[in-house]
Amino acid sequence: MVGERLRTRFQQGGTLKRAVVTGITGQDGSYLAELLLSKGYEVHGVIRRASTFNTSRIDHIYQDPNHPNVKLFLHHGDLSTTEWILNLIYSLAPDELYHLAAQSHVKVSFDIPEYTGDITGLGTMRLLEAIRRSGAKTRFYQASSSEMFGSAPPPQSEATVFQPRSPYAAAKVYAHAVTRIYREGYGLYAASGILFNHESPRRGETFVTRKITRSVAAILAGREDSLYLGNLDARRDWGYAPEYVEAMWQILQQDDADDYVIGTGETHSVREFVEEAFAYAGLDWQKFVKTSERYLRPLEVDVLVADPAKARAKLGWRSQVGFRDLVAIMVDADVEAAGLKPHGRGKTILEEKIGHWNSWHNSVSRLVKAVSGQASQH
Ligand code: NAP
Ligand code: F7E
Repeated sequence: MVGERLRTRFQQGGTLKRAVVTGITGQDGSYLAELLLSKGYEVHGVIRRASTFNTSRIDHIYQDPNHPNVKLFLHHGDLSTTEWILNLIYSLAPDELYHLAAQSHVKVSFDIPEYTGDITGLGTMRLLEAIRRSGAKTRFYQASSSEMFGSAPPPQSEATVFQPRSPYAAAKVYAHAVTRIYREGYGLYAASGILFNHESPRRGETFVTRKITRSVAAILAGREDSLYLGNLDARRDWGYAPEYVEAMWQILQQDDADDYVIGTGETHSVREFVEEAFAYAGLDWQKFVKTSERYLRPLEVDVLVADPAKARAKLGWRSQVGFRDLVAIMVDADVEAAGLKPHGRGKTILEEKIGHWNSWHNSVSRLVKAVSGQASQH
């Protein structure tokens, strides 16, 4: 019934495009939903039923489904359930499907490898199979990851052979491969973005960058006096997440489906991130940061750095926000969230370099002020 009602709206709407976003409550899903809404899309997000609120990243864009002209719809569901996925695709027949849902934490994947394989790996196949069986002309985006490169020497490009180093990376290699198989075997429009680490004020609190910037804010607020981390020598190519969701959208606008590496082309160690974040806040990191074996992994990925030449040439995509800018944005946001006055350089960078749909007000302040859990009332 709901599907029928929506289909009618769609047909009456003329050129209105319909997108499904799995993982809409995550960092990338929330930014992508905002980007698509700003482009006039009808957006359908998949959320998991939870006994606690899990919608804090999208509460500020929540729309009451009872109101006219609603553009954002939320559907409860889970990537583990084939029948539910089939119903979703049959009832919505979306123009574009951005598959972002995953058990996305690398260290956690060593603790729950089977679940990670099921959701992060098989979940992709379930969606592709549903599109194939339904005959929908859906353009499919797979959230592939630089973790797939593992121990392959840098810089890593689309031609680099994957050498995964975690159950998470292995599951992503499977999902990446099956996306290509459905593209070449069945002619589906199925594309992958191989995204290097991208961060933001909405990054999950247990990923290292956000763990560091939240800790800086808590130390400034006098609520904490130490930060425990694992391997400080690992190097990552860290970019700014809103720019990466723009790349996702661009990837699905190409005439032919393909795979693209998305990253800045720069690499920095965890230690450098710590130094920069603490220094930006006027703190001496060595007084606060300690290491703990608790945060080490059975296997580590030592160095990741993107060769994004193909994305530059074919998509015209290149990152604007550099490493120091990213740190400033994230520290400012966590300091504001802690109720303190931020330094302000991060906010200025966003206004000058990004602006439009991803302004400071939209990306940070509205989110901090949003009533947590509103979208859960769906
Ligand atoms: P994230 O913040 O961890 O978000 C993951 C999303 O997946 C959340 O909305 C989560 O829902 C949902 N999810 C998890 N298990 C699910 C299940 N069984 N059924 C339905 N939904 C489920 O991840 P992200 O940083 O936004 O990343 C988005 C995607 O890109 C992920 O696939 C990730 O692996 C991949 N990726 C990320 C990066 C990066 O640097 N961020 C780089 C490369 C690739 P809840 O909110 O309910 O937990
Ligand atoms: O770790 C080291 C850790 O958990 C980065 C996911 O989005 O990006 C992410 O995966 C590095 C690693 O991200 C701590 O050992 C030190 O070397 O922030 P992370 P990740 O593992 O790179 C890829 C591209 C994805 O696809 C994933 O979904 O930092 N590190 N100390 C630590 N890491 C954490 N989490 N916590 C620490 O205390």
